[in-house]
Amino acid sequence: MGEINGGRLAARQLKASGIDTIFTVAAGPMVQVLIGAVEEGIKVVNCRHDLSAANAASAWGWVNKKPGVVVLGSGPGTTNGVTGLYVATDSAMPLVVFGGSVGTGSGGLGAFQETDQVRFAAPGSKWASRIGSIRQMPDMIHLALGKAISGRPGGVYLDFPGNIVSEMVDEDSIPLRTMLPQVSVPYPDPRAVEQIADMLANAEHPLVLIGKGAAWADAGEPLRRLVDRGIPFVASPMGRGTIPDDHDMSMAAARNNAIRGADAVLMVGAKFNWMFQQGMNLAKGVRIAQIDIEPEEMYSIADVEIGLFADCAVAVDQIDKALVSRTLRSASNDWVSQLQETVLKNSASLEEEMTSDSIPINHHRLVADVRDVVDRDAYVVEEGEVTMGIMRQLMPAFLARHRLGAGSTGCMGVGFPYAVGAKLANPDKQVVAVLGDYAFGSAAMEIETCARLGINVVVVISNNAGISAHTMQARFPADAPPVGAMIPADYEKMAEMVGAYSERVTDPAELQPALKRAFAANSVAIINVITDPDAGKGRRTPRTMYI
Ligand SMILES: Cc1ncc(C[n+]2csc(CCOP(=O)(O)OP(=O)(O)O)c2C)c(N)n1
Ligand SMILES: [Mg+2]
Repeated sequence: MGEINGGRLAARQLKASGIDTIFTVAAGPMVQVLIGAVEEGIKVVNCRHDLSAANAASAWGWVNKKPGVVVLGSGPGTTNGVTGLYVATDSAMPLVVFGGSVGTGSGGLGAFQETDQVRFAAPGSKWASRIGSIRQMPDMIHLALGKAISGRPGGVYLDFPGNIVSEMVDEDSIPLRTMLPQVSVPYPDPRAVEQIADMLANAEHPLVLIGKGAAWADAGEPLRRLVDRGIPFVASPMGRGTIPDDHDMSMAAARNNAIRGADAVLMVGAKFNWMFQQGMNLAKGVRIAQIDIEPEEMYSIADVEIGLFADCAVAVDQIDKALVSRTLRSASNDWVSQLQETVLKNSASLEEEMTSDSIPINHHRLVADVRDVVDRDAYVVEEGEVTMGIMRQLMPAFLARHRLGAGSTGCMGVGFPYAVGAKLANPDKQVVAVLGDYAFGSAAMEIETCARLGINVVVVISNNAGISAHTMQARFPADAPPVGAMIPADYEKMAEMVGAYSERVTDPAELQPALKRAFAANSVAIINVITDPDAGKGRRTPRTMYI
């Protein structure tokens, strides 16, 4: 019987829990966990910033429906990951941060990188705790992974004291946790199902709102049956694709009319947060029903009348079945046709911009060309402000959990790492990230990670030379030094430095050919597109462009 250290034990437990990929910035005292992972055949993805590693892990987890695991070093390594925990928890993405820390019993005596990491992590986490002894390690890892993935997914922190990571034990003396509980989903209360069916049937203007909880629950098939009865829907940014955006009940392009005009709303797996204007744009007297796996979500500014605590897929299926014996009152009015008309009108109003040949390149043209080139089942990541807003306007999604973006925290810097995580979870599918120049820059060194590990994502930079193009700079006095404006840099040269593929595109006619070459490049690729710094000027405030 040989001896192993705590790091190897952690790796064995991860493998036993079905984790085949982990993310990291290699650092003490966690190196033994990483060595153990390599020895156990787990893929170790070393990123170029701890936060990027955490974000990549979140995306890997979200796409895979597994906990994404990131292993970080002590002190700043782990505190850099704290934003990742907050973003994951707020965006309901399953992330587990293993943070190596100074050994137990040091307690403020000036050891290297000593700080109270559990306390740093706690407010951003669903759960934060510390391994107290090597005997507990498999149990604590089992617990942490379970906490991240169950109920409403989110970020979880587990502290690994360095002395426990390097402690030696007989390899068979501590049993691993090999049983993964098959947890049933909560079934809906049939009385609430009937009430919601009545509410929808009696409404003049029913509307379904779809959030990422519906995507997480794979509620697409029952949702499609429900809306096929003639009920329009609008999805949140990361809920998009749960029903394909080209469905004729999709009112993404008439979102405001749909939300303002509805007299009955069924919210499926989303919050009434800022993305849905906290419900404040809903009509007076609107009736609201909400389905969520987390009952506390029913409490918000919106007046929710019927809260259905249940799995979204099962609940929607049962509501749909309950509607079989009912006739929708809205079937005999023009609610749907009016909205569809608005969709056509709004979409047509963008036609000129989508086909614009202007130089610098129009953002709508860029997004339309990306849209026309990518596969239907591609993973698409959007980030920036102007750029992300226009992506949300124009870029459709066709499958659940195939669209990632800055999410409910609006955190810049997630885009490139999310693309990395999505590609590692699904190497055979196209992954394209359309990022603002600032957004790209905040995690740009992941280009080296991709080149090193053969992670062939296509990064399209919307290079409008500024934060929110030049709308941020325009708020400063005319003679102010550049604050929000930036150099329209030669980002394509960052690909050259790691032997990756890149192009700089200034002519809109070159967009589609360049994108096609990028997808065919068999390497990570950067397409640096010089877009219009004046985009968005004087039209809307930047914040509303997020949605
Ligand atoms: C972590 C973080 N820091 C700062 C911000 C504030 N912020 C919002 S959008 C943005 C940058 C937008 O510029 P860019 O990525 O170039 O996209 P554009 O709007 O120009 O298309 C920043 C810094 C943020 N949302 N998140
Ligand atoms: Mg920009």
